[in-house]
Amino acid sequence: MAKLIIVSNRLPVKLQEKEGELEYKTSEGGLATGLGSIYKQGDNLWIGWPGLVVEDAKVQQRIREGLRPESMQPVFLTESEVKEFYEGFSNETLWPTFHYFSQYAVYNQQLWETYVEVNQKYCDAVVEQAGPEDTIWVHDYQLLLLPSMLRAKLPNSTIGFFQHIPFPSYEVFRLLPWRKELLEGMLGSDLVGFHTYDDMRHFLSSVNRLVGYGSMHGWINTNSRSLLVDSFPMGIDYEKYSKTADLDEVKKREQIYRGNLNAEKVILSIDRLDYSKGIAQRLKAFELFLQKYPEFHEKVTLLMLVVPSRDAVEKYKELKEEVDELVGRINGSYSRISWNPIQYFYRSYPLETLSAFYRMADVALVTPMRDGMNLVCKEYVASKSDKKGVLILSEMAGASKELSDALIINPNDINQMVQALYTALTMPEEEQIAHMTTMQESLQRYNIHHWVSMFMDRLSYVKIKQMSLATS
Ligand code: GDG
Repeated sequence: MAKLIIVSNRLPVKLQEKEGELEYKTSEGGLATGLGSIYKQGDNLWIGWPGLVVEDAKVQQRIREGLRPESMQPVFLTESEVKEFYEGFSNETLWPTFHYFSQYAVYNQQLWETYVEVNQKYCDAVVEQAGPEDTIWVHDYQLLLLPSMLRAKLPNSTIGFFQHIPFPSYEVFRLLPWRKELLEGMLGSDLVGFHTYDDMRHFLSSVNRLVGYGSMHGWINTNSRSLLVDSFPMGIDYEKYSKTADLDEVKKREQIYRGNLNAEKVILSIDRLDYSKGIAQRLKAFELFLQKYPEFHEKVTLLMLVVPSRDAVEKYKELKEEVDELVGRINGSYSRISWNPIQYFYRSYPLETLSAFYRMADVALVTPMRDGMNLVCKEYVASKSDKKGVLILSEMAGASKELSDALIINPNDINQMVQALYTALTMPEEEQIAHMTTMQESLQRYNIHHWVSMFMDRLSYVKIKQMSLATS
């Protein structure tokens, strides 16, 4: 029986060492939830790094055995691979380039070579498990070379690739010294998916100009085979977020937090610490808002959650300092004994707390400089059972293409952000409800399960089409 193999940099669990014992922490991320129902079926499998460096072969074996009943197969990375492949090439070369921060990109041959080697390592792990008829679904920018490596070993297998981050325009992508190799790596797939039509368009243009293959309605013909490129905007587990928001425990937490905050209105901001998320720019906009509209002093609080991320990478350390300083400066200037304009938390919270924050927020301020999709804004909408609340959303987030009922802003336009804050905080309730209802209807329908089935159906369609092309 043919099976499905999902491959991503990380497994949907995180392995942690606590007092000499190994612990598995399940990921609550959207991808793990969406694919959860399929990777555990039959012989299906998820292959990836468990998030901990383990060099001892005996311990590795113990982990392998522990993960097998969960339908997971670990790929073990060494300390230097984590540094060079993950922190280095993935997060210091590809991440900044793909988010239009190419001034932050590092071009280093050693990092590239390790990226190739580690992609090969994932390839070997897949080949060990895969039969010739299996379907393999590869995820994200850490594994761009994997589709072609797999194609060379398993020529008849079905290979899908989905990129969760943006694909930049050709003028930016071409800056990478290894641009052609990266594209050729992706072209080993049968189906290449992006969140938005624009990402797809940028990819096709780069393929055309750097590899020389044109396209027709998303179909590319290489010299030996044809593949499809398409957009699949990722949804969330809508039921999970709407149901959690209705739990008594969550409502109770909301009451307690509201009581403690001492503000009439709450603006919420949640992101991983990342320069692509526009956290510093958002803080500056909030500072200008306080300056321009003193009538909101002691009435509005910005509840800002920043989740620690990639703290071994230099640019992220610098950003943490900048955010700390900005929060300190704004609170230092505007705080009163009984009111802080910003409540800032640098940590992550359990889902129930997050849900209480979503419920409590009168406004969600989601203003990335660039984002493949952005799930936080969708989770906020799904958590609003009374339909009251306003979403301010950056036009640079993939989600803005779907959520046109949000207040859409350009995150570089600080005055526009200030005005959007004022509009959101003074919006009549009927208007809030009308916009929220439209957004909820769309997100309920185009949820994570819809996304998975759209991608899988399209992949099967590509295989059928390829066969009919081969026999015609
Ligand atoms: C990448 C792309 C694309 C956050 N804080 C806590 C917490 N979270 C969860 C949120 C949300 C997830 O983390 C963040 O997802 P985003 O989509 O907003 O951003 P990235 O992590 O950058 O994701 C992005 C995504 O991949 C999917 O393709 O949308 O563009 O960059 O689910 O809820 N979860 C918990 N506690 C927290 O404190 N439990």
